[in-house]
Amino acid sequence: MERIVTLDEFIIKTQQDFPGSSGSLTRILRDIGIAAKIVNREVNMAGLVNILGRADSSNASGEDVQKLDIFANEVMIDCLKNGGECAGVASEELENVIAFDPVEGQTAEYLVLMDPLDGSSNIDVNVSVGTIFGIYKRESDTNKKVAEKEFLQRGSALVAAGYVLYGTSTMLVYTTGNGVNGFTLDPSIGEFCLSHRNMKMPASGNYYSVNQGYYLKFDLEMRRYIDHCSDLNLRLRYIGSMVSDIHRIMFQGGIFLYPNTRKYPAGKLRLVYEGNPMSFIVEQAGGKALNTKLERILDVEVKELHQRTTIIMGSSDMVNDLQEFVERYSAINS
Ligand code: P6P
Repeated sequence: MERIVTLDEFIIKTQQDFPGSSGSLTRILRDIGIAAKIVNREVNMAGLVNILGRADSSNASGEDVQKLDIFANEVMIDCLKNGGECAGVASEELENVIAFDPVEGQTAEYLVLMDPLDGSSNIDVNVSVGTIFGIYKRESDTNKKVAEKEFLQRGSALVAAGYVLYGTSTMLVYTTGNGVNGFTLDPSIGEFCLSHRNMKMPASGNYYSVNQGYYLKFDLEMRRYIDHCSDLNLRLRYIGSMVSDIHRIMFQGGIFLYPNTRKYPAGKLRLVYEGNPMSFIVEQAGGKALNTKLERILDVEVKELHQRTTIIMGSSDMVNDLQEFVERYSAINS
């Protein structure tokens, strides 16, 4: 039996990949791991305690907020604040960023962006949900209070990104720019244990993931590409939780699409909280991540915190195929 490697051990060991690292990023990843275990406990008991159902509020994107959203948001913020390594947080659940007061004797050099509970509409029906996070290094003077503009960095500036999938098992998957590693929570010891070292996304796959219900609301070239997937006899899999849909593609290959619609002309998903962190992970695993203008998502300028983006994300050969298909189709029809 291979020796168990816990998340904490692995983070500390790989810290040596960053000469001169102070250990601050290591401690932030540890704090996120702690928060994930607490959220996992509540997600797993959501049916048993009065935490199901909608809170009487909506988030910064105007979406109904489930009580577990609020809980996950508060747990992540508390763990990051108490850790003292994070200068501030931007959350999909909050209109504005939160600047933490400095902890005595510590200099907080990092910023965390997060979607604390992605896919929360699945909670009440016991379908998997996730947490998404991205970590930036502060660009401004670390002695100054965090300002919103510090969070508006391109995805290419991310120093780390990851997601937690609360599914049949609970996994934490993250990258610090040296590949992607997956950890599965062993509830018997309360530790995330290394279970998927150096995850690599297959270059192609038999799945496409899109909300087919919006088919008629997509632009023509997207509809024709979806028809193309059907002509190729690809299988449609769509859970309604980006973390779950991308996690499948990490293992089995495939392509995830969230194109623009009349309701969401710039796309529904948030660039900062979903698009950039998931793109970093996908690219580090060998996949590709573009928007429907065929721009690399990580290169897109971040102009405002709750900016939305369209998403084409997944196996490199399939994203390349879509790119050629759309360029060919646009040329014929321009
Ligand atoms: P729709 C969940 O609300 C989310 O932000 C993503 O996790 C998911 O991929 C998408 O929205 C689902 O949106 O419009 O298909 O229900």
